[in-house]
Amino acid sequence: MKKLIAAISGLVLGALASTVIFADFNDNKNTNQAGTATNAQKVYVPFGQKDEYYLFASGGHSGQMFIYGVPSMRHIRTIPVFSHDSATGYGWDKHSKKMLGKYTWGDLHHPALSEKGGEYDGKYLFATDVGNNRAAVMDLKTFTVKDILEVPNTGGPHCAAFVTQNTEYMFLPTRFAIPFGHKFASLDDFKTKYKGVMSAVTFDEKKQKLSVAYQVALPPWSFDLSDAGKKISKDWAVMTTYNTEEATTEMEINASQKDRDYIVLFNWKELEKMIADGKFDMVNGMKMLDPSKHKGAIYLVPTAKSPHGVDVTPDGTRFIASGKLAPAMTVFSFEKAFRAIKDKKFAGEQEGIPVLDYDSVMEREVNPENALGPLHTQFDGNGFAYTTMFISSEIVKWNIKTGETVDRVPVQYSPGHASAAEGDTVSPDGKYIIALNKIAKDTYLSVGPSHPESMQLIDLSGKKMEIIQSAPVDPEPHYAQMIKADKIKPIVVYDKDEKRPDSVWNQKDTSITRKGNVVEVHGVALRSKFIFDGKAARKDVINVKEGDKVVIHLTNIDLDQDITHGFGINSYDLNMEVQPGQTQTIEFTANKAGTYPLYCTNFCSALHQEMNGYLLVEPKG
Ligand code: K7E
Ligand code: CUA
Repeated sequence: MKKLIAAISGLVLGALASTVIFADFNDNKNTNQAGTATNAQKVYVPFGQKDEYYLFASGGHSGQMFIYGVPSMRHIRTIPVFSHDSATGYGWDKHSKKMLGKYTWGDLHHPALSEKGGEYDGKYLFATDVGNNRAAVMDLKTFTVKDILEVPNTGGPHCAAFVTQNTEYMFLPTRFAIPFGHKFASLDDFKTKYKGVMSAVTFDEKKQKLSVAYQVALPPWSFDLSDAGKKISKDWAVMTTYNTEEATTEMEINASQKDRDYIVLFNWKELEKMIADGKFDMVNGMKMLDPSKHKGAIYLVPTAKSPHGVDVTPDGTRFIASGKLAPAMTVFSFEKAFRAIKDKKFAGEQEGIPVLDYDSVMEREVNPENALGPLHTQFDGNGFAYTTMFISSEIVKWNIKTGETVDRVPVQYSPGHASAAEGDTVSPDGKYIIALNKIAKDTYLSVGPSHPESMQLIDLSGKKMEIIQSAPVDPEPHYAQMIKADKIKPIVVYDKDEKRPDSVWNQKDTSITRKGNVVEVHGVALRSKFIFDGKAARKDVINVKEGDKVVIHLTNIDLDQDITHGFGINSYDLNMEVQPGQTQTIEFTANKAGTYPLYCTNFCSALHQEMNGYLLVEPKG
């Protein structure tokens, strides 16, 4: 039996590693059924009507968030989050420039909608950056980023973001173990000097700020995916971990040696209490708890080796782990886990953390025939789970209580996550699920050797799952969340009465003032002109001297739906967007003398082309 498991995991590992075998699994003809007339009707949203759901899809290493409408699968908008975006001037205006700081790119994996009582409330969207260790919050009234937080002591917070039932916390565990503060340390000292730090991040809605409440110094393992408990498990969260072998090189082989890794099960209410009781040390300005010293909040649950996803069922009674190297999903029971903790049913300790006895927590192992590479599971609210199979390129529907396979549908190809309608709430809608496929191959018109990823919309309302639409996404759909459209209430124009120190609403009140070598402009943009100084002979010209610091505040006084202006300065590498009623600021040093046209970059009126002026930078001396 052991030999067989070894053989199977060897095969799976080979398939993951080798593109040759990988191709064999996937070279079945594209069986996409999305082309039929009935399916076309199901996704057709007539002109003038709106989609039923918003889909917020991870933009992966583009650092952005993509918004789609479901069921049409039309791409509606991109929100720049962790990387610069010249379309919106994100990264050049003062607020976004400050938020992005020294970073120019990000790797956005898992979006998370804010929740109240375990339901999406449609207010905020969170995301994390594996590339540069950041968390961000977007306001869904404006679909813009409000705050970005850099999290210290962390090497790629991949698990996140999943929020607790009332958005109390999101947990950001590290993917790559590192010494505190990215300090230099030899890999020979991996066991003693490297840590797998998990951060508990909170969002203060009043201040619109993210902050780290505390951190936990876990062993130097890789933490992969997390999910928060619900209802009976609401004070708990789970995350998968791999490389408990603590390998420091050739991870592909060395991090897959043991037959079992762990699910980390932790009680965040208990951790909160420990921090309040002062059970922490300060590390680089962070409250750091050592779980081997302070016990009673964190436990390890053995699971099939190298797990990737872990997902809590909508009723909060179970968590399901998928071992990417095992052909099985494991269903664990929270109730059994709580009992095992109470009865101290431990099977030893790992790095000072109690390990729960596998059989005391496990409810069943689920093995759909010939299904390979289970990654992530979603739910429909009717007692069924939907697990993506990366290697056998399909979604398998199965009964959570019995483990029985009910249906399966091939997808094109190699799904990572899937996203079900209201899928992470206590009451999923069960109407749709979207396969987020890593490989598109022959799906779309070819654009050369590298293709976009693909999303396939699957109708869950009939007896059989049915693929009804497909859309490219570029890159990369790690995860997405789907929310009922009527839960989101965007504003149409920015509130004129909101207190903003640098806004100007009347052309007469515009001004250009100089203090030393700082030139400050309070201007307005309206169809179809800029006015920087209403009293000047040329109202649309900014005169400065070489070396001046220039601060331009621009208010869009067109309070009409969708009349956005842009502000670009030719050859100065600057652009920003000013939405209706918004005030934006851009700052720069005029270090190039000369004559530079400035113009509106966003087509706003019949005379948009005339919406321009000049920046005149007088040479020194
Ligand atoms: Cu692509 Cu959740 Cu980052 Cu799985 S992750 S596939
Ligand atoms: Cu304003 Cu174009």
